[in-house]
Amino acid sequence: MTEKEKDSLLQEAMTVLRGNWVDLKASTGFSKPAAHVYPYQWNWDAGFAAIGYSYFDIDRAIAELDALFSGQWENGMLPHIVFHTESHDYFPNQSFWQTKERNENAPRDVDTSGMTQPPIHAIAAWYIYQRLSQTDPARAQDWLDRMYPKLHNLHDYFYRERDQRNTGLMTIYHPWESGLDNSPRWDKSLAHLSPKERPEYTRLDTDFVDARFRPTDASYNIYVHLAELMRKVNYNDQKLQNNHPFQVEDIMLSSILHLATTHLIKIAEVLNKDTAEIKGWQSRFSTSVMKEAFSQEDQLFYDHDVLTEELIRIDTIATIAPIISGSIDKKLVRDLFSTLDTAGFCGSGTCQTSLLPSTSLSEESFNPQLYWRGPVWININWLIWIGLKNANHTERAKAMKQSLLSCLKEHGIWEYYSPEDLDGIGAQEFTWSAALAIDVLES
Ligand code: 2M8
Repeated sequence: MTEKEKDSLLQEAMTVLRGNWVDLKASTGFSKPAAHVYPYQWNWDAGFAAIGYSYFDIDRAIAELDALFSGQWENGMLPHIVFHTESHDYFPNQSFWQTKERNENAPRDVDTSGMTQPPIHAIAAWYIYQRLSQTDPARAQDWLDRMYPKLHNLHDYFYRERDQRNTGLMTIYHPWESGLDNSPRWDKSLAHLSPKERPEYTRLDTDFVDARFRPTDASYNIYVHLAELMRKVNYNDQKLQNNHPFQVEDIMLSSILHLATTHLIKIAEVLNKDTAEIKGWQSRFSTSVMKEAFSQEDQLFYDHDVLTEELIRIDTIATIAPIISGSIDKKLVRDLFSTLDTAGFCGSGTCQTSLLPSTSLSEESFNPQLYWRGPVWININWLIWIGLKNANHTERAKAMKQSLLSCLKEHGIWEYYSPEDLDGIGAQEFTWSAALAIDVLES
């Protein structure tokens, strides 16, 4: 890509980010994930947005994370949506969750949902710290001082409430918590549910995006049913652990948490805090992941259904997620990629990109256009790219960087892309695709 092309992609990405920014009172604000479809602040979207903003508008990067953490619960849980504004364009909104009324840990002055998402925020906080250190070291230090207790609470929440077997493999109670909502990874664990118990509702997402690209109505009924069950126990973690009918250890979320915990340790070290507790949390994953989540037979990693005690052997991008964690050895990273190259990922005849689709083309449920069941997502490819760089797989990382940039340049800044022709799908002018384009360009 020429310097001119890089510059035009950078300008385009900054324009997308600025376009999705929502001003709140007193110079605060947040990024909507896209101009349409998602009107509120989402958890991991905000982390990615802050990474992008850290390069060109540090005040907004800081405001983004501040706004998100204003929704953090007393017990450390960081909700998957923070409702800073009213909107009638999305279901379920604050009137469904009723978190203030139902759980004393929920913040009093802002509405939130009652579930979480992948915790990438220590990584984003570190990006902001690095930028600030170059220009204003005192502010950089203040930033970490201020964020550390919040991030510590967030990680403590996961290792305390979601690590049921002390393995560093975190349990999710709803596909929305994974961030990869519609992935076929969850199909078998959801199949036994009869989603009768749910409120009357009207989904609004398909007013903005072609229904062919979004989860089916049957999937939505299950999402609403599970959210209803979570609401019924007032989002109490202990009750969820005892009775909830969907409990899966999510290998992708756990790998992201592991990487974020490495950043939390770096932050603690800058602040001269004792890191023994955090390192203890982190060692759970490193010591257990091969034993608990790796299939010797398939030589891939899988999620684990807590209720049936089975590995969920579905071919998706999650099978190599521990590359992101930084805790598996370089040879295994290479072997995982060789498996992908010969399977239904980059190696397949109909796959036009070396970016990784969310689901293998050889998986029965693969659909090139359906949300998390096939399309290429920028954030997941970015996370794998970070993992490749951390494992010193320089050549592979370089190739992935080029593929990310040419996809964004040639096909635009979309929510997701068909792996068959890289046509953009879902929401246009998508925040995290823009934000991560900036990081890839600037790295
Ligand atoms: C998608 O999820 C929301 C529910 O949280 C939805 O489909 O309505 C997912 O892609 C999720 O990962 C993302 O955070 C969210 C906003 O971009 O959209």
